[in-house]
Amino acid sequence: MDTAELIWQNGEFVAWEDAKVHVLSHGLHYGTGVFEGIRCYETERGPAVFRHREHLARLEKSAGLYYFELPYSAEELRLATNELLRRIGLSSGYIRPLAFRGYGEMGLYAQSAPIDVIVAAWPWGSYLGEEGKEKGIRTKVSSWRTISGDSLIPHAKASGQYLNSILAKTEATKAGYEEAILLDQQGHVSEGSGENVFVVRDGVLITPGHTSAILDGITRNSVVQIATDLGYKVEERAIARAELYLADEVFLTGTAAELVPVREVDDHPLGEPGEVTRVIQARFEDALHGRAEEYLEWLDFIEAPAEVDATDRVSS
Ligand code: PPE
Repeated sequence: MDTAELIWQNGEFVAWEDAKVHVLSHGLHYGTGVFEGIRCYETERGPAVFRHREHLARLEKSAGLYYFELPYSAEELRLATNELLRRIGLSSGYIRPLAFRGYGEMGLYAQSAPIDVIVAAWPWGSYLGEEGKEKGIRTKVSSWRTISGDSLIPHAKASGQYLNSILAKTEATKAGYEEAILLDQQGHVSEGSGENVFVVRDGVLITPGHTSAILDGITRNSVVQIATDLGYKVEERAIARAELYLADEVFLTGTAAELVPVREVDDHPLGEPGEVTRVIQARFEDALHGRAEEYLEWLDFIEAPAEVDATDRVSS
């Protein structure tokens, strides 16, 4: 992986290679962590973090769902992240905040083990490749069903939950596909291993709702807003597996992946990326890079506002 100079760890900026944990850290043994994936982009007004506050609000919610008390507020983490980006000089890349139960106590009810928090950031291109974003990817419906709300919390972005995604991604990759699509316990389409799913049929966008064991994706939410603003109808409903094969277009959305067209599901060809996908993808790229006026509020510009010279102020 690419690296950066510093990582923010429990309130301090430490050298990348010194950001270490004890091998008996609780999170390492039991997956007791909550995290986020965020991106920053170059814009005309300097580097900006996309939907920074929404990601940190979700981190707080994920923590709460697992009864973690975060030792830092979302605002403290936001300011620390922006400072980190400035210090490492990263204007475009991936940001990974993680809060995990650290070292101090073993066992399942380890309330005295601290909650450690880190924020790392580094250059990371689109997760499914630039070519994937351009030409579309080949996907396979996983033999693994997605985690159910009966056993875990699909709404939380929690470390241990990703073993499910890893099984699905590994199976799909070993079989020669680029991404897995998981069904929920009822056999309806849920999501990709790290992305939400959209199906386009007769010009209407359809995406699984909250009862389909999805992570409430921030990219998904942005795409719903953009599609609605462009005049498309968007439906949130259960999607049958065959609807993937019968779709006019299918695409995936996520922070790491961004918006990726799907060109094949289970060896059923869907053809080149379709027009709806293209139009929304272009608008989404505009939003990410600060080229769309109406979505500027989604960007958290990291550069401190230019200092106003006191004498200027007096004379003007
Ligand atoms: N579902 C899952 C299971 C998921 O992990 C992600 C994000 C999404 C949907 C889309 O959510 P959002 O990023 O808010 O639009 N996956 C993160 C981690 C991926 C990884 O491989 O690591 C991400 O995209 O950062």
